[in-house]
Amino acid sequence: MKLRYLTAGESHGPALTAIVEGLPSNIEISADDINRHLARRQLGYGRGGRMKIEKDQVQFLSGVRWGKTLGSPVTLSIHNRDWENWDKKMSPRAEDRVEGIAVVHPRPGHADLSGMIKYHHDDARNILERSSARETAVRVAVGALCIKFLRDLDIEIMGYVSEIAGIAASGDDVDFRERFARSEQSACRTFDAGAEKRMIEAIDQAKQAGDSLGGVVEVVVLGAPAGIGSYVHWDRRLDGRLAGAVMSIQAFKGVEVGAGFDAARRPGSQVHDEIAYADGAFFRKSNRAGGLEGGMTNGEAIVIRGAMKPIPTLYTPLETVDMQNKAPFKATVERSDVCAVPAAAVVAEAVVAITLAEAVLEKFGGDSMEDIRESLERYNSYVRSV
Ligand code: EPS
Repeated sequence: MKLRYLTAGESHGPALTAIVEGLPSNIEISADDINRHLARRQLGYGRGGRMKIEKDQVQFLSGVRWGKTLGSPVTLSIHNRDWENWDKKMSPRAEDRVEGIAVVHPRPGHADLSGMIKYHHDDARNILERSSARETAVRVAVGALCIKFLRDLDIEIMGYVSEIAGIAASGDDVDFRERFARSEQSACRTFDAGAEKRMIEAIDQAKQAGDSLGGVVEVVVLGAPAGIGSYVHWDRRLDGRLAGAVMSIQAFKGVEVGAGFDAARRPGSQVHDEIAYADGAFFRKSNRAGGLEGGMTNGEAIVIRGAMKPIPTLYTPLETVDMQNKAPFKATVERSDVCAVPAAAVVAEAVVAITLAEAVLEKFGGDSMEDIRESLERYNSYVRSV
């Protein structure tokens, strides 16, 4: 079964919507399972005014009945509370276009200028409304469905912040579950209290200076059996597919798997993970590969990191050009966040979950949870017999 999804919706339009097709029947799911993740995405030190307006809640418009998926397309919708303040400015009706509504000039670092050229628009609002990271709310909703699907197959996904503005959380001795548990309690969604304090100071300073900050998020997957994805063709390689998914998050500029770029700086003897066998199972003595070798899971924890650039809307604006007279112009200041890295960790979990769910369905696919569980159990007992 091919899992696919579409999202639609403008940042200040009435709603964000997604249609998810290809999920099996009988996944037990409630609005709370999704709202929990939507609430996590809204948290984080350094967010702007919009998060005070919104209280993101999902509505199922199709595909779920009495707490279980039907196997038909699932439609998810999130109402934008802020829409009430924008109904005229974002109206679909031609007669609502009134003179005097300020157009937005292209802001550096955003999709604005290339989008205006490409789609032949003279107002950057026509671009930014859709390029905005507001869209990640509904991707988190889709991800939450996939997280629940995977959880029911004993596959866990955990995301947290490992770095903000060059301040790195340290704790190689802290295991992944403990990192995640601590991050869930942290204002910066990180596991090192000392680093968190310095991150908060850096965010406060950036705010004062009208600046913004980026960082690095890490997503860990536990419980995925060896052999998901494949080496046989480039577009079936799971590492490439996960990297593409993480890179597709708004403002992301880099992705690493396991040791990532550091593996390129070390000799092979310090990079590859030796194979061992104990208690009826193969394992690796280390996990620099980040759980992926040859485009497949190898049974170890999947570890993937993404680098988010600082949000480009600055309260001390950068220079741009007026679209009409081509004169230098200070970029329009749209309301924004100083730092959205903690939220991005939740988004990264979601896109990893969606990509992994797709690959799990390719390998163990069936029409119902019952089919998939049976197929996974058969495979797991085969793996134990190797
Ligand atoms: C976001 C909603 C947006 C921004 C942010 C992400 O709300 P508004 O534009 O109304 O303030 O807070 O998006 C950006 C800053 C961006 O550049 O994409 C959200 O829901 O996460």
